[in-house]
Amino acid sequence: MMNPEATLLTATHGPVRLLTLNRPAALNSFTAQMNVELRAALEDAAADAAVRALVITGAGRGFCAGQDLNDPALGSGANLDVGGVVEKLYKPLALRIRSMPVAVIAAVNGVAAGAGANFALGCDFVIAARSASFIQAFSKIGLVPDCGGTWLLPRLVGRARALGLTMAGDKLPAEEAQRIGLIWQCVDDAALMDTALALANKLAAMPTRALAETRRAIDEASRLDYADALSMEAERQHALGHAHDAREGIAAFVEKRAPKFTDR
Ligand code: T3D
Repeated sequence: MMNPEATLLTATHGPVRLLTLNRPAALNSFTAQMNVELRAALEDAAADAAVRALVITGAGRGFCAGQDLNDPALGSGANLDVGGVVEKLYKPLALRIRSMPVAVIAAVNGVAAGAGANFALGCDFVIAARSASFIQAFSKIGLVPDCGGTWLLPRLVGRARALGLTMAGDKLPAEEAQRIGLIWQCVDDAALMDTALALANKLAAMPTRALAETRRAIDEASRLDYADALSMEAERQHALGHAHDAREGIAAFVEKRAPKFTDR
């Protein structure tokens, strides 16, 4: 039975797990409870071999407005512990998203602000509804970008735009976010979930392990020089080349049949 108090809704569509942030009255801003429930749901999806792609979206008109600034867990006055919350809740969440064994799609249905924006940008694909927007809201309340924003933004859009977005803190419409390469795709509102689920199903039929290794290799290469990146690629191909999916992919191509990928 569904728990009406749950801050996260979970549904399964064949090989695709759909997670819906569920605090619509506060634009799905993160309480400690929602953060913990989301992380548990990610662990559950990671451990379930039947799950081969993940979609995350928000209930109501917002995607996620970042930290719930009314959450008692944040503390107040002299006891305000922003750093503690980031260390304890957002860092593990961002790391978990980035190490999922399956592809992760953020289906951004409305405003994504603060940690809510960077949580989405940390996913493998960001598909946003045309009416959605992204706000690096941190500077307006005297904070720096977190939930991976300082690392992600310059890599996605370059230093000038990263500084513009984070220092000015203005709302960036989804269409503009796609134009500058911050997100993968902007689609009509009515097409958002169909587009996200179609992509998730396509990815679910692909070699799941190779997709997760692709993310890991791309992230690792950004810390390496060219020669070391080439060595890292050779190491990864060595491991994947001995795994089932590469043998199956190559055999299927040669035999002119559809491949059946199973590695995860
Ligand atoms: O410890 C830490 O702080 C960890 C660090 C975390 C990093 C962060 O995420 S810091 C950034 C926190 N987020 C923000 O500063 C964004 C605050 N929200 C807004 O600026 C606006 O709500 C939006 C621009 C996102 C949307 O504006 P609008 O006009 O569409 O909606 P609204 O009327 O402002 O919000 C609707 C309701 O959601 C409203 O409640 P009400 O008045 O109807 O009862 C509003 O208070 C609530 N809400 C929106 N954002 C938050 C929130 N409630 C709590 N916390 C929020 N972040």
